[in-house]
Amino acid sequence: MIALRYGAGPAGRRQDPAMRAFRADRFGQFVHWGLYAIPAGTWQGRTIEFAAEFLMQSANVSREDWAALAGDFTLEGFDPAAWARTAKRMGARYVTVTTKHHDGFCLWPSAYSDFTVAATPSGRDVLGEILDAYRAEGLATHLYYSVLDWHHPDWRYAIESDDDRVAFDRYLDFATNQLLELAERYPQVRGFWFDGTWDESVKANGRWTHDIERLLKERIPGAIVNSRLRADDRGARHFDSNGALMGDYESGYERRLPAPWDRSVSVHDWEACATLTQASWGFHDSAWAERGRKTAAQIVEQLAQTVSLGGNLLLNFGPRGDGSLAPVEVALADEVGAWMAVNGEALHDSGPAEEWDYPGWGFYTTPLTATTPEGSAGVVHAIVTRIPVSGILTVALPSGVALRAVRALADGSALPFTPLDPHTVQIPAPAAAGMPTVLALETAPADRESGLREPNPDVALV
Ligand code: FHN
Repeated sequence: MIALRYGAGPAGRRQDPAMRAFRADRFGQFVHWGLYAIPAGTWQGRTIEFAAEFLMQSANVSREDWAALAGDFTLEGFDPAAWARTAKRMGARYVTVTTKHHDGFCLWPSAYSDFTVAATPSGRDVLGEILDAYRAEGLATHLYYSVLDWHHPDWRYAIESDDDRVAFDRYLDFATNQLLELAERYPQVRGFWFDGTWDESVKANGRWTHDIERLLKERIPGAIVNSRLRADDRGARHFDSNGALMGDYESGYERRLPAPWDRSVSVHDWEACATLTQASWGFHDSAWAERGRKTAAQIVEQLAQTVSLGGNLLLNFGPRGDGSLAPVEVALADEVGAWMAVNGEALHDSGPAEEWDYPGWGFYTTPLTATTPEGSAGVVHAIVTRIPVSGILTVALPSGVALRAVRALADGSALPFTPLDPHTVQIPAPAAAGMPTVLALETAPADRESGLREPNPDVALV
């Protein structure tokens, strides 16, 4: 055990009401909005096939030219109530919204920066309006904050001299002030989502990452903070040098998910974030971005995989430069929402079905109980995402579990099933419908001694 001052705390997995609510929510909306939505991936006629929010860097735009975009931030189509309604219809239960991305532009009128909404034509507190709108729809709110800052003169990627040290200390004071300002202005937020923390300069300041988490939690009791903020005394990120998770949940899964059989992740809380387009978080107005756009079925599949492993999915939307959502993103949200309205019970308030092996043709989830984060037996939801060519779903029952009935969650209709042996049943696969089908498997206790169980989980995949 390595002695660490700035490693993980001793408390372990949080079980307080805020954390339980976050865990049960399972599906959140990420919103990346800032000046980058105006050029939307194209600078002086050149479209750059890379994330729109990186355009300032990828097109080599000067600070001054980038800052001039503030004059075009006119909010003509800005309708945060419409964003919030869209998120709600989709089935998202919380939102994480960028307050300041890497370009340094602040969506709130920060007293510590002159590069904020206060310098735009409307001068409005855009962030406050967004948070109010989501809260009015009953969604919890989280604030994204990029520590990396291309605008601030004191930002450093690494500390290579005394001058760097002094400048970066000033930078960290600035970031502290801004974060405490956010906590003071928007005390109802449920959490903070840190980003831009991978550079050597931040990794050499584990103490700051530790202290700012503590300070924010003092200001907002119960605040939930992602692991991406943290570095320990030795610069280890997410997990400290002893392997313990820092922050309240792991946030390292970005545009990727753990393997569907990798149960090891469910020992802690985690959240994956995903783009709708192939790789841009900010609005990217191009054929390139559209080529990789996800379908509703892919989104639902990712959500099911995530929940089956005990995680949350934070699905990103990139509103356009005028503040409106792109119709294609609204349509996608509505398609997901139509499915969630019927099947959301299998994902919200749900978690991994412990001891149920990954079946290959989909994912198992089970309702979270009031007392355990892991979920209970009783009903297990089978979310069928890949119908086997055999047309048969093979279900390997955990030891001590018997199957009583199988119902389609959508209409409650009963499906036949055939026991193969005391631990295996076969269900005729539902017809392919373009979107996953959810089956509610109603279980009952079985005699644990009634026969041997195949010990090799691979066998259940066949
Ligand atoms: O560079 C950012 C990127 O623009 C986006 O904000 C994502 C969201 O997780 N985070 C960073 C890349 O890891």
